Amino acid sequence: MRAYYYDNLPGDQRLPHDYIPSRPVSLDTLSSLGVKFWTIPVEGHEAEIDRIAGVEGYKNRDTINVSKEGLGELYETKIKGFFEEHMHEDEEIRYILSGSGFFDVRETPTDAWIRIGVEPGDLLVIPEGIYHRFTLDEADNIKALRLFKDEPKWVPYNRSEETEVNPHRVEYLKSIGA
Ligand code: KMT
Ligand code: NI
Repeated sequence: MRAYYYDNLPGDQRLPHDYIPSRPVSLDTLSSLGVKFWTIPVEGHEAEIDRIAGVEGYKNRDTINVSKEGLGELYETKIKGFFEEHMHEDEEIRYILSGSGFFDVRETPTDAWIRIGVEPGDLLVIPEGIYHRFTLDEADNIKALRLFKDEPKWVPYNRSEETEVNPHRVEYLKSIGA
């Protein structure tokens, strides 16, 4: 995992968009935004994922393959949708099995994008109510385990006046002391 401020320059979303020089973001900063992170070697990950799922109460899971092969006809639509700035009413929990990609999360109160480059073995928890988006990188494929607390609730709510008053958003802002 590598986290840094997104440069906001126009151009392909799959490019790193790293400032020159890079402006790294620490795990502490991510943690203060409610973003949690673990590394678990892919080889033999099952037992450790089961353990964390038990502790955190992640009861359900499935696998998602984001690639042209994995998504077929849905590829373009999905890729566009993932990159719209949105929030969910539940955590977005992803364990990367193979490939790579970028999760961007909004920092509060700066509203700056923080780009989180993930790779196999990374377990990322994006809290409910935070604005975020996802893109593949130039390698164009990622396979991830998606974990859920209960029933999958990943309706994306694109950022709007309505999401600003969504109770999960309000609760999130409170939780980070904003
Ligand atoms: C999401 O909800 O944004 C995703 O599942 C993105 C792909 S997970 C690697
Ligand atoms: Ni999402």
